[in-house]
Amino acid sequence: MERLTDKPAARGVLDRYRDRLPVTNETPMLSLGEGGTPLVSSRRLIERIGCKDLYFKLEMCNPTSSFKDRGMVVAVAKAAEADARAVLCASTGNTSASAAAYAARSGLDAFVLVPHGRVAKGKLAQAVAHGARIFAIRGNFDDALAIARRVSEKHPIALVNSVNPHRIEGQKTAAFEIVDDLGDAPDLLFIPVGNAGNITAYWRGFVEYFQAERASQKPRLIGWQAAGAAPIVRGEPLDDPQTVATAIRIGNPASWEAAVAARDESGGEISAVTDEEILAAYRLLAEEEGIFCEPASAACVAGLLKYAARPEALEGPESLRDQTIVCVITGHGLKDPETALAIEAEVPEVDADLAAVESAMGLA
Ligand code: AN7
Repeated sequence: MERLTDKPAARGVLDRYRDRLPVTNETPMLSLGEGGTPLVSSRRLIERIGCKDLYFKLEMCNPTSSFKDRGMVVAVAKAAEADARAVLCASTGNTSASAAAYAARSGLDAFVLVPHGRVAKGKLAQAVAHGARIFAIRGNFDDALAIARRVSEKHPIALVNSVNPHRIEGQKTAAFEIVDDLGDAPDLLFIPVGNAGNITAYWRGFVEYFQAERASQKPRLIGWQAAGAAPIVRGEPLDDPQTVATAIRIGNPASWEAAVAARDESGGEISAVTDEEILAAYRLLAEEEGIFCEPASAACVAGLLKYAARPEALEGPESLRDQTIVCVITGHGLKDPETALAIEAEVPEVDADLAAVESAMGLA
């Protein structure tokens, strides 16, 4: 009988990109149908930006609702191939949700270290549902990652944070898909930056496709940190990062040097947006484009609005008028219901009565 995993839609990253990934004959073809995410065009935001084309890469459409699945499927498959019994990660939430799901799928144990009290509820719910062993570390993400690294050095447990090179390999496939969908690389890629693995991975993917002559150019990478958690922008690590975008509340990114290299080699930049700008973009995307993402994802759209308001973006050789832009929408809004509900906490109650509902709707 044909198995579900044999159908094209469920092929996943390992199978689809096996020639460009560290896949051997021994690598289990693990998949939850990750990758192949939609690249949707902007309907309304594009008018504010004034560029030629604007697209959103909806990485929230992956199986656990974030981009992490692309790299996690490779990291967990390689851990299984190496006969690991368990995987371990530190996480602001999405990495742990993804690790927990792929470990469950592979029959491995998952251990998760999260910063105490700072993980969005939906992400924690995912790790709980998949049966991960979760520990809330009395410290921040950076503390948790430092401990996770030590544990994996001392014990036979595979670390599946993005310091694991298989994670970056898997995540680069998103760049391949963008090139394949557009027929070439975009001019600019806007992306949120936390631990800085994703910007590193996109650069690798774009360079690889350029070298393989599947793209005629490479994009400039424009990364965005939250102002209260912007170590790369400031040029030094932070002990106490703060932002509403808990996913990118990181003071000492693991892929710092690789991200700076990606920034510089691409002729791009890494800048900061405030929490107010992030939340404004978060609402705009949901209300004007129908895209409900989490705050960290909205950081790159906040960054695009800021970038587009600069004089050089409006006029002259750097003008956005002829540019094709892609924003990477990294995670789903449902992961963080508390932030969404903070906008409108009170839903009015109405009697179960036609006239009462008409009156409440202003139709009476
Ligand atoms: C939605 O899950 O670091 O710069 O532990 O969840 O590659 O770290 C999440 C990061 C952007 C930043 N958007 O990506 C974790 C974690 C969302 C994220 C980022 C994260 P990186």
